[in-house]
Amino acid sequence: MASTVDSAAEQLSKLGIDGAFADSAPNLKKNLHLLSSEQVELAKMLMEMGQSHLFEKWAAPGVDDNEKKAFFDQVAKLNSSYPGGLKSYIKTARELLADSKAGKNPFDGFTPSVPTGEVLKFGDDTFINYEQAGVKEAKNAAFVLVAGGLGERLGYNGIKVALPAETTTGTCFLQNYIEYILALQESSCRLAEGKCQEIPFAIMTSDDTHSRTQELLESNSYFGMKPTQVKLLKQEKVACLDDNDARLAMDPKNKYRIQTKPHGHGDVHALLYSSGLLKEWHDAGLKWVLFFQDTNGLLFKAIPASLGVSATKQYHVNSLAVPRKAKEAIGGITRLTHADGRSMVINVEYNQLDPLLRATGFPDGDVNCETGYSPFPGNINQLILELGPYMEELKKTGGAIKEFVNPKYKDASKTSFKSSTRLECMMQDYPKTLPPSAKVGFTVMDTWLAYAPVKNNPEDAAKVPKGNPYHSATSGEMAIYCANSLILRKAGAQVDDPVQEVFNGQEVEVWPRLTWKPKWGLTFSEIKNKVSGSCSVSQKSTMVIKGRNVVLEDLSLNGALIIDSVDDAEVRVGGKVQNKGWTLEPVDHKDTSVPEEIRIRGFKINKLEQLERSYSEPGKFSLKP
Ligand code: UGB
Repeated sequence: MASTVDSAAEQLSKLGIDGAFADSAPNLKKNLHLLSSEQVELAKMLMEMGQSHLFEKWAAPGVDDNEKKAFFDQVAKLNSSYPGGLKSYIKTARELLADSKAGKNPFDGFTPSVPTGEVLKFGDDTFINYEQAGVKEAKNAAFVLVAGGLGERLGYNGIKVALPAETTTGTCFLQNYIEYILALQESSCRLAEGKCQEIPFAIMTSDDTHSRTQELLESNSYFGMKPTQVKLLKQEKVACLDDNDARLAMDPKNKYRIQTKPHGHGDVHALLYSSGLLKEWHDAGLKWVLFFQDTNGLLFKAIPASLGVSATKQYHVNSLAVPRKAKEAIGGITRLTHADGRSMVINVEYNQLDPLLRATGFPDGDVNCETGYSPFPGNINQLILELGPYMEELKKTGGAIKEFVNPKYKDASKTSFKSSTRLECMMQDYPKTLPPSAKVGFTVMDTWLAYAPVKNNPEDAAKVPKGNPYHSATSGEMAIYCANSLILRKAGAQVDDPVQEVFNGQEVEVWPRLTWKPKWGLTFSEIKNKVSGSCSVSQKSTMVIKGRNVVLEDLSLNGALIIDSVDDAEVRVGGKVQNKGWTLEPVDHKDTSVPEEIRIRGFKINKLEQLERSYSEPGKFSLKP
């Protein structure tokens, strides 16, 4: 043993390395000569930052040497992917853990109040005008999807963006998003007098989702987008922390690895900045960046109007919101006013809103008011940022977002954790560092129009208190049919009321299964122009419109109707369509003979009979059975 140490010491001196810094970590010291000079620097940093325990179980030189190098590869990655490096991560962690132990409230000194924002009503003149302004502005926008989350609450084995948003057409979320962006691009381009450009689309992935997202895009020819239009940015995980001293946690399965966990969707800002994408977009003359999440099938119905609000009001930050039920698991948009006069409009996360209210003179906490909703609008985490001021801010911060830590303590002494924790950050916390002069606003839309995420597994969804949204695959799909039915009603069609049914233990409204491609109806005005005369749709009906120029004219639908047509074909659909249609057949979420993406909804579609027509040539056509 002594000879190994001696020879290691000799080798160190030959390499010109003073190993004294590793005196308190003998197992590291013995192995130092195996390391490159960069790795030795990283080892010094770890020692300085009180991380000697990481080397306690290291074997003698000659054993596991490749694993030791791999350990430092991991450390180098953790160091380079965090703004300010690992040293800064550990320092921040110590501060935040101390605050957490002391029970310090991050909102200390702030009083919450209900902010005022733009409240839109679907289909009225203001809404229509904002939609038009938004479509016009879309040519100056870039879209960013945060899709690095594993979706633990949903428990689906695939990536969430690959899930069908609805099973009538089987269109997955990613396809739906891309088709909406392409439809916006085309419509905006038609309105533009100047040169048209492609709308860039960035997707933040993580190790959990990256390769499967790439495969989904590649195997579907990017759903019609140019591959160069789509950029994938992979977020890295951050080191886990074992105790209040921010000692990094070892991976329980490998003594040469640090345990890591996701840092949260807030990473998106640093990645957009460090990748150079923001600068590229700015240089290309773009003006807006729109952020959105992975499983909201309604979202793009709200985009044109909310972008119109941003453009008209010149908001630097515009958060899209919906009425929120008290204690619903979405953050509340809140005005926070500090005793010193500072004030900001910001998302307060759902687990913080109730204690904050109780601590500041609202003894009942987060409760519904006379409207049946919380007075604080619900953040749906769709943000529209004006690119210029966003770039300026990120030049100062590098995209670092205020972090938080949420350790689960073993007991009231708060000295040890039940399991390792880590720092986290959220994309909606971006406005926290903005100066008071920044124009931060929000836009409230009807929930039926804008928000139906798929986040909860069937069992948890079935336990959601009555009256609160399920946020499941079942409710997410039903919400699309509901929204489309209500939109068609507003456009003048007579659409039957829904029936109540129970799928996977969740009572839902089943509306006619109406779907259309985004290019058919991007805005309400566009849809209104394509519905004329006296149209009616029965509750048992299904309709799929895949063509751009399909006009519904005196159509009476009681069954299933599927129309596909090329862009240059104008198809007028009318008359009486009557057939057995497509029915919904209950399935159990535990029945593994049914594919997972179907059984998590609790029903499958039985295609009994339909009228299906396809128009592949340009021209004017009439379909009147
Ligand atoms: N995501 C990432 O890309 N990376 C990560 O590390 C983590 C997530 P969740 P959450 O709209 O319903 C948010 O888990 O975080 C992506 C808001 O904070 O679905 O519980 C992930 O892929 C909350 O204020 O949601 O809650 C997904 O696309 C409220 O608005 C997105 O981030 C809530 O969403 C959100 O991740 C909501």
